[in-house]
Amino acid sequence: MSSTTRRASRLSGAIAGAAVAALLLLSPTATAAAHDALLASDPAPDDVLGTTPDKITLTFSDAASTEPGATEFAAFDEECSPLASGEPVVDGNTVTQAISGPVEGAVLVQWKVVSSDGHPISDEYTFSVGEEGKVAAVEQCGESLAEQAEGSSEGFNAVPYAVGGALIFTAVGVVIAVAIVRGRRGATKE
Ligand SMILES: [Cu+2]
Repeated sequence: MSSTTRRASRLSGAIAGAAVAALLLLSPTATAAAHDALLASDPAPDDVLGTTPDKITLTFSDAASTEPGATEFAAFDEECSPLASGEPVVDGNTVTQAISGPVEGAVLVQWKVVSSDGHPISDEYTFSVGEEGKVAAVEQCGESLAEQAEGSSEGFNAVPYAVGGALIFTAVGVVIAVAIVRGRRGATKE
């Protein structure tokens, strides 16, 4: 086995190790299996509608919490203007948000509910009115919302994702660095 091959096998071992480390870091979210699931969205992701809908309805696999503040709902047009009108209404396993229109182009929908097991779940998607909108522009609204949520634990879970991502990158970086240092040491011995 040449030193290069050995180093390569060390590196692939390190990457596998980093993947395991990443999974371990993510294990708190592995309980997601117990969360309620989003069964349907109306409008659905990537729908292109002829007219602005007057509401957005999400259907979950179980009843969402009706505790004050448990449910958050936001909708933005391509200029990042908020479209949600009034508070989201939780009725059993459906959550409905009235929206103000008319709107042209992409609409970004962001939601958070507390699922029946007591854990918050959240996601986002886009649909369009008229013609397919500039989704990239709308995604920037999502970033600005995530920034707003940074100071708040009641945000759309953007912060845990960011922290988890940073931890994974750090873990992968450390493991690869260690592998490279070990590889160099091995090479100088030979
Ligand atoms: Cu859960």
